[in-house]
Formats: sequence, structure tokens, C-alpha cells
Amino acid sequence: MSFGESVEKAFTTMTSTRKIGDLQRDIQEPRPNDPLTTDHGVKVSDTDNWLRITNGSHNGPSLLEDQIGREKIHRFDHERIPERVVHARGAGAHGYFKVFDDRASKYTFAPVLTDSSRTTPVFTRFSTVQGSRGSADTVRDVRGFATKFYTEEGNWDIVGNDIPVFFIQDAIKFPDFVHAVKPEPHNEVPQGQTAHNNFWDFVGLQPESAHMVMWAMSDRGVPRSFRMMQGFGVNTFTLLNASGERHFVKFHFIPELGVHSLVWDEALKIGGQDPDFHRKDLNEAIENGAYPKWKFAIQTISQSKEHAFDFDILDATKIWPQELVPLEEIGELVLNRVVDEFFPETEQVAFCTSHVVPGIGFSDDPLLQGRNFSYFDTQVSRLGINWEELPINRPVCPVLSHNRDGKSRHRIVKSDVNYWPNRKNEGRPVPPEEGGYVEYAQRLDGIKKRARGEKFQEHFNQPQLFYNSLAAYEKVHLVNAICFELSHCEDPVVYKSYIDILNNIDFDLAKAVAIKVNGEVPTKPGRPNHGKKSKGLSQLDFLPKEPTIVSRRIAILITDGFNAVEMQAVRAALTSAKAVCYVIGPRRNFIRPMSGQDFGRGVFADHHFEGQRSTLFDAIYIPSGEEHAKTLAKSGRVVHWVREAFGHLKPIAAVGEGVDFLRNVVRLPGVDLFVPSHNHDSDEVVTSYGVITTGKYSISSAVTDALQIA
Ligand code: HDD
Repeated sequence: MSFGESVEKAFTTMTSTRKIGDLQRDIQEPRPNDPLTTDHGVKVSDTDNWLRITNGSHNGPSLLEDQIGREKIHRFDHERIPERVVHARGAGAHGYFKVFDDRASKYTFAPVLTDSSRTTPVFTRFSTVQGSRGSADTVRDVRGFATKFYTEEGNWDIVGNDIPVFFIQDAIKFPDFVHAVKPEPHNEVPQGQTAHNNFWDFVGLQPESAHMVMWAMSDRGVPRSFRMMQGFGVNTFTLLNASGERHFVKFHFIPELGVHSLVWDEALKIGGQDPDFHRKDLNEAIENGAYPKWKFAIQTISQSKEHAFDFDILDATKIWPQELVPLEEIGELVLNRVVDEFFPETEQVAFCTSHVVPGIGFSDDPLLQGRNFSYFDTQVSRLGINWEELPINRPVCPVLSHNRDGKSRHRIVKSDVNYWPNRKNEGRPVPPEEGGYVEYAQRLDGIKKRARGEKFQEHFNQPQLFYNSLAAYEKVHLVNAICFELSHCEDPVVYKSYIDILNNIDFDLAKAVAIKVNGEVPTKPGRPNHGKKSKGLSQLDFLPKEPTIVSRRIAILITDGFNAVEMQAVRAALTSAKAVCYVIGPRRNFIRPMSGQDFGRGVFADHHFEGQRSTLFDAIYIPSGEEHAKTLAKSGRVVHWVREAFGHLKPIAAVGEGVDFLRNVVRLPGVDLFVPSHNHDSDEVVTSYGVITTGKYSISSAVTDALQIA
């Protein structure tokens, strides 16, 4: 670790202590031999046998009087709470948020966004939307990206997604949408999938969802990692500055590692091979010190420009194209601590879009308005009315309100008044100049009716913009994804009608899908394609500045007789570049090196070939060694490993006899070393300078350095 890194690590550990310190009050760390007690604190002598009548050889009835047995069963019976009605499956971590300077003070007086001397503790929870708590991580779905900022002025929650738009414009449609996307009512099928009649039926009849459907069917729907996703607040919020001026704002998180996805075949397989892939990935990275990091950016529009665009800036099915409203990076979010216990932290954390702090406010975005009601309401049914007192949810600043009682109240307020006004001036309302929250005084003029604004009626310009902006291979993935999903819809009404929506986006797209899924192939475009593109929609626009292998998982395939000297050098180089290496061998035990190499009992393999799959790794390295290479070639499992990784365009490095093995397996003559570059534009395998470029990122420098060492 460099000096700078160790300072940063010490600093981040130190600075996230305000909330972590607060949580310590409730953390229990049992030590060996600590006694077992009942929940009322009495030491327990036997927790294995229910109190019963016995004559030594036969058991008689168990006794109801056994308080210890009863307590154990009572507690067990009530372990489950209702899972979240959406976003039930998730993983969370602690961290911190910092702004670079006070540049956002022209928009807001909120210290969390303007005071660079502050480090605000955060808790972030990532999630999938459709599946239940036990569903798989890598399903095609939108990912939730919700962050609680424990600010000095109270908790501020950004409850966002990895996609910048939403399926519907008005909150009143949310129950319809969720019913349609969730498992169908008659058979509770499918789990963790949008590939079914009801979802596509709904989105086919609700064209405002077209934009979000395009994003969800793109590679964004199958992220490689939570750490490699963007985050978006999605809704339009507002910022208020010290002069009382208001701006509309969109919030963005941009991952340091770039935006990367799995390919669909990987996602499908990992769903079975390791359903916890994303939550393990998050913990693995944090525990290895590769702290996930995002730039925090805002897009702002002054109040006077609200109507200056051909879309409504309060419509959550629209982005604000960067060419019209540039992004300003103002801070960063870092996650640096895994949870100690899943349930009290990740499961009990509860977010509310309505939780904002002074200097940040709402807009009239009709989706946001409904969300502001829904979240508090759902937390009450999930966690009870006093959910904000739970350790993970309580603010780090003082809390004093006249709200009292209710189930599971924790706080004890030592006072004889619980109302305002009171003779003691306790719990007094605070004027704005002392930090009291004040709503912006907004002039309103309109007629009360059930309707949406005029610009809310246009649904296809931005899906077109998105489609046009994708790289060629991203378009191929998108077409394949829609075809996969529609192929799972049995009702022809459903899959045929969705072609009409697609034809309003792009003629070629609609034709390609129609041919594959037996839809009606259109003969002319539903509307002309405006041909425009925008930055920041293709994932290619988010490659890290320097290609990096930090936190990438690399499988080293070895069998007896491998070149351990070379392998250790390559592994050391990869590890020092902060990749995570796993040695995979024929057994989880010591593997013998080639003759003449003195390695004691050999090198220990972390896993055996049957226990892991290539899909769980980002790259493979096959060392040299004659006997080892011959044995690898005889193993069907290993051959499949390598072919599968090659098919997924993963970087594969090989040396010496490892190259011969590789050449035979993938049948590419004349290649000495496989080193990837981050060439996303092409699905082709290109050879140059004894090197194959493919894959998503580069392990070239680390491998070449290692080979020089070897
Ligand atoms: Fe929502 C959970 C994101 C629209 C109602 N939502 C939830 C979570 C995320 C989002 C990330 C999980 C939070 C966590 O980790 O605990 N939701 C969004 C985004 C939306 C959106 C980005 C569109 C901009 N949601 C939305 C609407 C409604 C809801 C329109 C209702 C009118 N959402 C809920 C909920 C949930 C929820 C029912 C379920 C569990 C929870 O709140 O805490 O209230």
C-alpha cells in the first residue's frame, strides 16, 4: 500500500466513524466462552433438550412450562418480517461522501453538498427489483441504488436506480406496473424475470415505458458488479441557494471502475452457479481494500428555464441530455465497510424519497410526489411506526419530536411535556435562519383535475436517442435480450403488439425482433428516426481513464507439473496490481510443480475444477509446464472452462506449453500470448504483435511485467 493509500485508508476509516461509532452502541461482539442467556438475561444450562417427563428409557410429554424451550420457538416463529414489496433482494455497505469544494453553493446552501471539510457517513443498498429476497443476483432487471446520507442536518436519502429513467410517469400507475412485472397471480411464475406475458402486455399498452424498457433490455440490465454501475436519483429534485433561488436538479453517481456488464449467457449461468455473485463481489472488493468509488455529479436547470426544453423536465421517463444540461462533478461516494450483520443493517435499512435536508427540496414530478407518500407508508408495514429509531436508520444529529409511543419505541424522553406549544419551550420549532426546514414558496395556478402535462404525451424521441447512441455490439445485445424475453411470452397478442412499439423507435430494430419472435414484420417505419445521438448513454462512454484490473477475479488453472516459478511471479504481479487471483486445480490441495522446482508440498489450489466455473472470473491465466498442459488437455471440464471464457471474450493469458494447450482448445494458430485490450467496439478477435485483443479491459501490463520477472 502506498503512503497516499494508507493515509486515505486511515482517513476514511476515521471519518466514517460518526455513524459507525453510533452503531457501536448496539453492536455486541461475543468472545469465546461467553455464556448463553435467555433474552431476559438468565444463564441457560441446556438448550438442546426440551423439559419433559422421562423415566430414563422412554420420553413422556414435553412440558409447556419450559420457558427456555418456548422462548426459543417464539423467537424463531417471528424471525421473518415482510420483505420489501419491490427491491426485496439487496446488499449494502457503509461508506462516506465528500464534496470537492463549495462550487455547488451557487445552487444550494445544504452543507452536505457544499462544505468540503465535512465527511458525511453513508449507507448504500443495491438491489434487484422483481425477485424475492431469495432470488438470484444476476437476473436481467433494473438495479436499485439507494443511499442514506447521515448529515448533521438530518438524514437525506437518494433512492435511485442504475437506469436514469422510469417505466411510468405518474405514481398512481405504480401498483399496476408492479403487479404486471411481478410473478403472475395465478401461478406465481416467473421469479426474477421480466420474461413473461404480463410484463410485456403492460409495457405494450403503456408506451411511456418504452424508454425504460430499452435501458432494461440493454446491457445495463445485467451489470457485472454493483461497483460497476451508474446510479441515478431519476426524479427531478430542487436545490435552494442562500439567496433563495431555486434550481431543478438530477443526481448522478459515476463509477470509478467504469460501467461494465455481463454477457447474457454468463448472467444466466451465474444465476445457477452462484446466485449471490453480486453481494459476494461487493464484500470481496471492500474486504480486499478495493473500495467502490463513484463521482457524484449534478445536472441543474434554473427555475426560469423549466419550460425551455421539448420534453418536460419533471417527466421521469426522460433524461436531460448532457449536450443540453452538462454534468458537474461535485463530490465522491466511497464504500469502505461491509456490514457486521445482514438483518439489522441491510434488511432493516429503510429509505424515503421524502427525506431531504434544508437546501434540497422536491419538484412537482408526479412520480416523486407519489413516492414521497409511499416509502414512509411501506416502512411502517415492514418495520413498525418507530422504524426511524432502529440503529441503522437513526440520524447522527440530535432528534427531538413530540411524536410518541407506537410499537417498539426505543427512545426514552425524560420530560413532562410532549406537545407544542409548551410552558418549558422544549422541542420548539426552529426559524429558517437557525436551520429549520422551510418549503420553497411556490406560486401555483391551475385547475384541479386528473391529467398530465402536454409534453408528457411524447414517448419515442428519447428511446430513439438511446438506441442511436449505442455501439453496434450493444444494439445486438439489445435485440437479443428483447427476443429472449418475447420468446418467453406465449400469448401472440403480447409479442406481436410489442413490435409496434419498437417500430416507433427504430424500423430495423422492429424488423429484427419481429423475424425472430414470429411478430408481424413491419413494412415501413412507425415514425422517422431523428438520427440524433447523445453522450453518456452507451456504456462505452464510461470506460475508466486508465484500463484497470483492480478487483478483477483471475483464475489460474494448474495441474501437477506446472511451472510454479513463473506462476508465482505472474500471480504476484497481478496481485500487486490489485487483481484477485484464485488458483484452480484438480483438487483443493497442494499441486506439485514441474520437476526441479522446490516448492515444498507444492502450491495450494483454492478450488477444484468442478467447484467453480469460468463465468465467475474475469480472466484466465494458464502457466507453462509440459506435464501440466497435457493433463489439462485431457480434462473435459478444463477444456470447457477455457472455451467458455474464450466465447465470452474474456482475456486469457498463457505461457509456453500453456499456449499450445490454448491453441488446440480454441483452434487459433500462430498466437503466443493472449493479452486483452479494452476494445469494446469489436466482438472480433484481432491478432497483432503476438497478442489477441478482445475482452473488456486490460491485464496486459501486469502479465508482461510478470513474464519479465519470470
Ligand atoms: Fe421505489 C423501494 C427506487 C418508483 C415505491 N424503490 C425502492 C428501492 C429503490 C427504489 C432503490 C429500494 C430501497 C431499499 O434498498 O430499501 N422506486 C425507485 C426509483 C423509482 C421508484 C428509482 C422511480 C423514479 N417506488 C417508485 C414508485 C413507488 C415506489 C412510483 C410508489 C408509488 N419503492 C416503493 C416502495 C418500496 C420501494 C413500495 C419498497 C420497499 C421500500 O420502498 O422501502 O415504497
